[in-house]
Amino acid sequence: MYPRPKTMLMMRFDYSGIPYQDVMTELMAFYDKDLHYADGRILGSMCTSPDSISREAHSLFMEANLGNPGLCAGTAEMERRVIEMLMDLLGMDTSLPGNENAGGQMMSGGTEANITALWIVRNLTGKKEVIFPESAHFSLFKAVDLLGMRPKLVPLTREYRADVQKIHELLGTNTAAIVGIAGTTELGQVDPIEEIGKLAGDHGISLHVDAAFGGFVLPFLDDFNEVFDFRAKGVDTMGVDPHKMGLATIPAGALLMRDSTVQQRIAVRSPYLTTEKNMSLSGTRNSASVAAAYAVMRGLGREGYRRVTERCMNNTRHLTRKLRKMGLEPVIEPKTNVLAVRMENPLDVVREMNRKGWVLSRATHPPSLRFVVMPHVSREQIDRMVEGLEEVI
Ligand code: 0PR
Repeated sequence: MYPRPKTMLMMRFDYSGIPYQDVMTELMAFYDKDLHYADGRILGSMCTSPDSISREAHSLFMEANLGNPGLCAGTAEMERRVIEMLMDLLGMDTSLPGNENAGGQMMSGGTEANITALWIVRNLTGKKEVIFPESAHFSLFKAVDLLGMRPKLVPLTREYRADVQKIHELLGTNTAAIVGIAGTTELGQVDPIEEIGKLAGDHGISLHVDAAFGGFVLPFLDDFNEVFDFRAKGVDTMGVDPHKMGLATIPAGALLMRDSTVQQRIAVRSPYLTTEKNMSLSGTRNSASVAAAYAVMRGLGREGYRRVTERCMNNTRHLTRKLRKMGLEPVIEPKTNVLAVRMENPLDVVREMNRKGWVLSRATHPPSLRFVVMPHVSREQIDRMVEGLEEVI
């Protein structure tokens, strides 16, 4: 898939090591070839520079392995605390009936959360069909493929939200689950989760909400009043990623469950570990970024995230105004810090801007130029990027 350039010799794994300084010199050469968020030129990524306290926590917990939690009781406790804080953020009230066993697990990100959620539901129901909107992230296609399940795609409304009536029509005796998206990858749009939850609840079908991106944005918006989380009846599981707008290090994702006892359905025996059963997709598990998520959530608090989100939203609105002046119309009025403007040939523009050193991306549904205004993007950078865009267009 990634062929080596013909001129490049294959690197040999030498018998003797080289001096520390030489290794560092080599590393720096690779580092300099990378793009870095701090340069402010990346406007097409859902990840960002981790907060400084995340980085520190990450290095401190580098050797921890939640795959064998008995060895790292402290890290395991931290994981529980992060899950509790995330559930609190996403409307989980454990004093309500039905929520007594709420819980979850940290994992590598939104992909693993989507796979794990559908894995559990497939084993619980023995059914194979998963209903999800056309706006879903491609990880859901990986999930159904791996699990031998089948996708049933929900068309979108004119506002690019999952069409609830169409979900209703797709329900059948073989439906295992419905997936709704809170913060779509391409447009940052939010499906009508409360309505979908009611439908799912009425039909006794499981609802998973992919809030990989939106989970760390929507709760901090002053003018967003929709119920998209565990406050909505019928929402059984949610994925949310601290490594996106949560400002933690990569890889940090979480799967939250209204009833975490369902994880038993994916349990395997793990006799030689410190626990009898293993209930996660990964064996040896990344743990340093769990510490990072804990640290940054404790350090910033809701107020800190609210400030970060407000700045991103102000910058998104600023960018929207500038693009409108150029005649570029947003596909939807941005709900989050994702902005897409209609364009017939976005890929040409993405490539041309790339030549100028800017990283933008595109959306396909509908064809549009896509920006993600993450915390590392400043207003000055936006203005400079728009100047470049004017030249290109
Ligand atoms: N669900 C949603 C709604 C997502 O947007 C994403 C990732 C996922 C699930 C999967 O999450 P993981 O990639 O953590 O497994 N969305 C971004 C995308 O594919 C991820 C991304 C991040 C892309 C940084 C580029 C980048 O530089 O567009």
